Amino acid sequence: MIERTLDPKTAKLVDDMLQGNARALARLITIVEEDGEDAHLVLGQLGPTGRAHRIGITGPPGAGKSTLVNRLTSCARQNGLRVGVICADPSSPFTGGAVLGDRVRMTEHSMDEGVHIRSMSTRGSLGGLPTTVHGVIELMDASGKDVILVETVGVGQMELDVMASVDTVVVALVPEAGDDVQAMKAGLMEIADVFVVNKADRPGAESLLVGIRSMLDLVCHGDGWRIPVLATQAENNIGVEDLYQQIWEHRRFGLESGSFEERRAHQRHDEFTAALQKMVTHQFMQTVAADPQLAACVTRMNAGEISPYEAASEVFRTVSQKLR
Ligand SMILES: Nc1nc2c(ncn2[C@@H]2O[C@H](COP(=O)(O)OP(=O)(O)OP(=O)(O)O)[C@@H](O)[C@H]2O)c(=O)[nH]1
Ligand SMILES: [Mg+2]
Repeated sequence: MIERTLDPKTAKLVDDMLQGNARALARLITIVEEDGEDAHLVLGQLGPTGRAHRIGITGPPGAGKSTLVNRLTSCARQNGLRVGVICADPSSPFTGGAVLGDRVRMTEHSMDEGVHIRSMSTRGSLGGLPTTVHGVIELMDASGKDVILVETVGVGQMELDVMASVDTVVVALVPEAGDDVQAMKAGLMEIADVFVVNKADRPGAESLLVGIRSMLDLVCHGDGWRIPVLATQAENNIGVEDLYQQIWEHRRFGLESGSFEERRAHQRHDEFTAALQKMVTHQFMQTVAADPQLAACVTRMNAGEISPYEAASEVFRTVSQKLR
């Protein structure tokens, strides 16, 4: 992994993608999704990224996230910005329907060259959804997108981790019974930079707005950002322009207060550690495989004769001596 370089064909794809070629971008996203050696090499060739503003949209199933993403994409396009959309489908093959739904909801933008839409799932990825989503964000950024929208269904740790790799997190709730309580439980309160009560055309929206606002009094964002709580009707395109403005307001605030850069630094550090971990593990495992004595040690560990910790220490000691 460490000695290898990209084959000329993939290197050409990277060049084309950096020039804004959409087909090259799509091909590279597939490589990153597969999360193999090439994924690493590709991501290592992008040069500095970070120009695009990364927006996460999360919330319970059916809250209208895709409809919001679609509307926000229109807002960005009206302002002449290029948009990348990532629908991060959490896990199982059973949610295939939702992805299809997203596609249908985004058809309005599917012919627009300024918009690149990608649905992803965890299937087939070694590093899991957060790692691959982050890689895809980096690719879209490098390809010249100005805004990247990432949709997840906010249910588990994995989705929260995805949201940790964006600049602004929008949490969308709907006026269904107990949604605010559910959001608390799912840890959505802590990660929101902007709250949206979507489907505000439905009864109960007002009381949910009041409920969230009073709960937010208990949550303190260290940087002094006051989390806005907005009512939207994504379906009817009401309140979306305001949401769009608040997202940019959050960016402005972050740039001025320094919290934007702080967050980015944190994200970069996490990525760096993850990448290093992967490389080190890979290198160590290769060395183990090529060394009969170490391989035997792993076999004994697998059989339960020595503990995983003992085996890891043994391997670590021997390999680091060899690498010295
Ligand atoms: N009444 C009403 N319905 C809406 C509104 N916004 C979206 N919907 C509808 O809610 C349904 C779900 O919308 P989606 O945008 O697919 O919701 P989602 O959160 O992306 O759903 P998943 O990705 O499956 O979790 C669709 O039938 C939308 O038309 C709204 O403001 N009011
Ligand atoms: Mg959706």
